Amino acid sequence: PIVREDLRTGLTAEAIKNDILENLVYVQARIPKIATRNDWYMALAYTVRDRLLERWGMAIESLQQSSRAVCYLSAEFLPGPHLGNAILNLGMYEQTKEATARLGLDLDALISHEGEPGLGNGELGRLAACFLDSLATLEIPTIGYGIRYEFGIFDQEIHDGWQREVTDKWLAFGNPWEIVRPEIAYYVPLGGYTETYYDRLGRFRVRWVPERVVKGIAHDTPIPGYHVENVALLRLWKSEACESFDFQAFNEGDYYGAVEDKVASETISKVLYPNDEPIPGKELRLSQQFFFVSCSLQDMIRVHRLGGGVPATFDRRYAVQLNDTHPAIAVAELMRLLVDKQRIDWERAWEITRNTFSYTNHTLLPEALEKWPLPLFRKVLPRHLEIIFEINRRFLEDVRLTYPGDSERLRRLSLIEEADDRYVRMANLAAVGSHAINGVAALHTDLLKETVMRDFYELYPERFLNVTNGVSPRRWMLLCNPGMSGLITDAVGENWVCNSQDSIAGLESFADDGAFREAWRKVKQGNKMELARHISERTGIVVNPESLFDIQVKRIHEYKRQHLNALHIISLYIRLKRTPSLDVPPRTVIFGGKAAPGYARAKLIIKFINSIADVVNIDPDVADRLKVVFFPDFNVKNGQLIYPAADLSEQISTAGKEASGTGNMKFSLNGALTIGTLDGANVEIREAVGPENFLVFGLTAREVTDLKMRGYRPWESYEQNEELREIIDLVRSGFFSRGDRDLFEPLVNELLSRDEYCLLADYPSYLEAQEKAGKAYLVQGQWLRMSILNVARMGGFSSDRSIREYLDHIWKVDSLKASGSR
Ligand code: 26Y
Repeated sequence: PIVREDLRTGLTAEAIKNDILENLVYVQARIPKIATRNDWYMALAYTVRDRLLERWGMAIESLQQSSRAVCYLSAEFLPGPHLGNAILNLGMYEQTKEATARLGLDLDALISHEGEPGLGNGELGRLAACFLDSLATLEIPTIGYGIRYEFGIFDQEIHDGWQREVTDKWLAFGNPWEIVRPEIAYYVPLGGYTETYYDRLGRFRVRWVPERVVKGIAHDTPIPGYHVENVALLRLWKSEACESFDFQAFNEGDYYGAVEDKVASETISKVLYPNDEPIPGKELRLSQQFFFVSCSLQDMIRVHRLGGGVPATFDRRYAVQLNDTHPAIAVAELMRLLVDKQRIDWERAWEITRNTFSYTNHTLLPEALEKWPLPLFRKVLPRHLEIIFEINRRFLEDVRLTYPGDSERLRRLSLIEEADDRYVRMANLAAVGSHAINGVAALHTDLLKETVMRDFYELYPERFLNVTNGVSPRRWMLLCNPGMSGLITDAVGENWVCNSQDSIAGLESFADDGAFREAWRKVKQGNKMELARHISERTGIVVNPESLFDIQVKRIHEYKRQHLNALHIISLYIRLKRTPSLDVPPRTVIFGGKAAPGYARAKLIIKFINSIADVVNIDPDVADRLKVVFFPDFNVKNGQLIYPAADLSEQISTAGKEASGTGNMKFSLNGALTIGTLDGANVEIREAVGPENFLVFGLTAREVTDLKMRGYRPWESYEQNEELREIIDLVRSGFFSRGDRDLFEPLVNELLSRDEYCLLADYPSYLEAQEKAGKAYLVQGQWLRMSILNVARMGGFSSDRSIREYLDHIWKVDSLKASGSR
């Protein structure tokens, strides 16, 4: 047998040290004497990668042998920095620490040197990454398919309080984690027209004559499971021109014309759209979606065939999850590949397609449901439009039989919206083409069935189910919060890392243990000091680590109501100025999050927060008692620093708007208490940790709907609530904008006239809950008890639990362990 220590992949400190040196010299072409930190980081990354690749070979083998594999199709993945996570999951931290020390290097400094692939906007992409982590850990054969954007989500800088977007150059120094696979490439047709013909057997057929063809090249990243030999495969597609040059154009002397096609082709995977709501009519976006879906399905068919499979058994080999509607075109593309290319008859192809796909919905906001104008769709995907028409024709025929004469229902269910303009409805396509449809939290799934997908639920109730989101306890506890993780392991053993729910519950009995509480407090305090250090480095603001760290980090959105939090800050500020003896703990309110570049009001909310900070932070009357921080460039890496340092987690979206939230889980799993509405997964978090350990406020989803039905008049709240009036008048007076009365007018105006997200309606109960939080924080022992209980009772929010539910109820896939293929 091959002995690891004989290869370059040994796990002793000495073997690791030697491999680092080898990689530095022979891969990086550097010598130790003049190597920079980046050189050492790269050498170490390659050293860890060597050990991943060994597992990789085994994973590929099991993918081919396994009975059914999971393919997770997602336009976004946010894996975060790889190095620390990989070292942890491979169980090689101690040896690597020793190896680097022998080379005179600081391992933790090398780990924090790494940037991150920002190939996603927010939680949807991060969820995909947590799911890959869990799938690898549970030893499920898995491929995550997506796009290798050259430019991921922009980096955020703050200038004069405003967001400035800077292009993300994550590939500037190379990417040691990916393996380019030029031999794994597929052609993707785009544009053109279709024509009919008769094949050799005299059968009527359709042929797509594309206008152009681009090539997709596989870029693979191994995603290690925790303390197992398995890795999941993240396969991202980069687009290239089929030929570097159009030689005909070149020969005719049209040099620029010849290169044009190359440029256009490479554009497809060039940049991530930095919005988390669709912008209809963007041809490039539709091309991106089709591009990665087509490459992925072609790849699955190829691998299946390699293992001796035939197209007719495709659905037994793969369970394919559609992460929102972004990859929903897969339904039509698989039909095209099976019917046009593999010559399978329609009925059988449709059966295979529906057995293969399942669809996760992540939003209830009607404006966020993807739809494509018909002319644009026809221009990019003429054959797919025909296929969608045919799917629709057959589908509506069935509906007509089930609901005779109900033309309104038919209109709502149709895959085509027929208003003044016509659109393809991607959610309807995904729903018709899948055997399972799930929401991402209990409330969300209920509302899904009652609202946006009601007609589909009535038609196919058996297809609907809930799978509440979860997060990886590896990255979001063990890696980012080693202090707390150590205490948990000391208390309950180390099983909690993979089997959270049962093991971590044992922590409950320590909630009343004075010594344990004290240790718990010290860890939190250390985490807060670390964050304070970074805050001062990046913003120049000096915060008091003894103060209550009150944190809201997530994309900036009106429905997430960062500005409600801001109103509370102003209230606290006024109260402290008026009553210096006020019995409240010192507070540091921290925000982080990016705004979509075109979302003016979200950008104004950032400016609003920073403007309040500018006034409050230099006012000696509240010095040491209130500070406001906008932490720039919130991303996975910064998140790992922020969640462990929180005392209070702000989850304050208007009820019914946040599908699930996963940040809410990360905070609570790191010992923060939640102040939140009954929205998304907050509902289940509150049930799990106990209502006495959760600060709830605000209208319920139903109350919000009722209020709107009755006619909501926000100005009445303004007129009736003296404090609210004072706050809003202060903003209007230009107090936070150096006398400029116009700057925040759009925000104030919206609140007083429409208040779509019911801030003013929820304001009084939010303030009450905040007061309660402040009082509770003053009783440190009780607060620590609640903090420990939060962690002890949150085990169910591990993404391992989510994945087990997908496996059992949707994918019907066995672990490699169980199927005994190893
Ligand atoms: C159409 C395109 C521009 C687009 C791109 C990204 C549309 C939406 C998104 C991202 C959506 C997203 O992140 N949704 C969030 O999904 C999380 C995981 O399920 C939920 O926890 C969270 O509540 C939801 O807002």
